[in-house]
Amino acid sequence: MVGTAHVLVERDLTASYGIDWTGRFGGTPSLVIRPGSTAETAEVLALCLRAQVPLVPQGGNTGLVGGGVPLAGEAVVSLGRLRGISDVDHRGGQLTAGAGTPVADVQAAAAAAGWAYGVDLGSRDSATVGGTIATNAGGLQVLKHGATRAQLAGVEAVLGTGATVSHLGGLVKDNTGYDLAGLLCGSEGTLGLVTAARLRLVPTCAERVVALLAFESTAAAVNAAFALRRALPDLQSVELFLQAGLALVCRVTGAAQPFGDPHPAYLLAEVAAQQDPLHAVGTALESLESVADVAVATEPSRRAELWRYREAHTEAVNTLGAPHKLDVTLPPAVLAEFVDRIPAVVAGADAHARTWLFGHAADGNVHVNITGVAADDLTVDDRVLRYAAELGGSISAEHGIGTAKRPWLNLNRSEAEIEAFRSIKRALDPAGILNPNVLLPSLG
Ligand code: 2HG
Ligand code: ZN
Repeated sequence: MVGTAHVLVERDLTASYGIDWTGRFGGTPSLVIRPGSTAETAEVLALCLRAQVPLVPQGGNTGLVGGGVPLAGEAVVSLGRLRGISDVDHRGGQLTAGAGTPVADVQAAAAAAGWAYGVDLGSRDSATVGGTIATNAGGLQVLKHGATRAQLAGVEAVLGTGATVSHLGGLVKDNTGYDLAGLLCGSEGTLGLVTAARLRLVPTCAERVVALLAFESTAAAVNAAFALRRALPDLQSVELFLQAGLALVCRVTGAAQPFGDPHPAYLLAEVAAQQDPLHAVGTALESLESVADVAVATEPSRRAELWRYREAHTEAVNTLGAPHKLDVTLPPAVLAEFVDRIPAVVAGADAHARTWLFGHAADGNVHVNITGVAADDLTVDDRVLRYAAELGGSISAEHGIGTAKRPWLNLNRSEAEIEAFRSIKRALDPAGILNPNVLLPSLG
């Protein structure tokens, strides 16, 4: 169906498809199949249905919750060959992208058409359109443009029933029944294989200012994040990190510390506008209380240097061993309390554990990374997720449930909601062969 070159069975060829980016989750794929079109994907799915072979769809394999790897020897269907951009609508600001297209390619195609893509994330060069749809990926600009679901004008997908659905017309207003694109977005490969998407673009904002701000407390940083949001309509990102993470990043990357003195908490803010926003940023910064130090950059290489302090956290933490990653959101009112208290919550569960905290401050999204804990020891995960839920937060802000958080879905979702999820799963994947070990809690 796909050509023998695109069916991988040798262990050394399939191994990299079997392990996730963190190194914490994985298994041995029974085989890896790489279809080259939507029609081939449908044929592969039909064959898997006939043979009752469970499969795991995979994009760039940059997921962090074990949602895109074969945990129990499933076949991996890698959508990487469905790469390419077509039907660019310069006037309306839309394009169609194959599921295997990296996010960076969408950004470049949008820029070439005089537009921008509203989603950006550290893994932009590897993460694919299909994978970011499967997880409803958020990233660095959710504050301004929303997560991936907000960019979707339609999808093409092969459902678990074997049927292909294609709705790529891209009409901005189209209230013609259930929103299948919205449903498939965030379904983590449990309902269908997304093969292409119609994506909305946003106007380009060429003028950028990046500010790194230092604070004497997490509460001061969090208050400033929300004050900046109110003061600056062109605010695109407000990211949070702490002194320990910054020191680790500097050690791993060789970058110099940004300020003479260390400070407990930092915000990295980016404003992107069509007119030079420097004056507006200056006024907003002057109005903030308790900023201990500040560095402002307009020039691209200096902006990138400031961003690196935040973006390099993920790779820096990974040098300490496979981390437990607990990606949570908190209501604004308790965000600082959570950040300040969570290291003690973790230490109470495991005295050897080390907690690293960073995230997207204005979304209330904290990436709790924990090192020094065995991959299969779930005690710290349990404490952190329960604490987030007790404070009214979500156990998954943007990475998904995957296998990592599957046992805790009931902290955020009622029995009635989970039963509704199961009904949808039965309707669209009646044989239960699509990514069977993620998202929904196991029945056994
Ligand atoms: C980020 O915001 C990504 O950098 C990864 O969502 C977060 O590594 C993490 O925990
Ligand atoms: Zn993130």
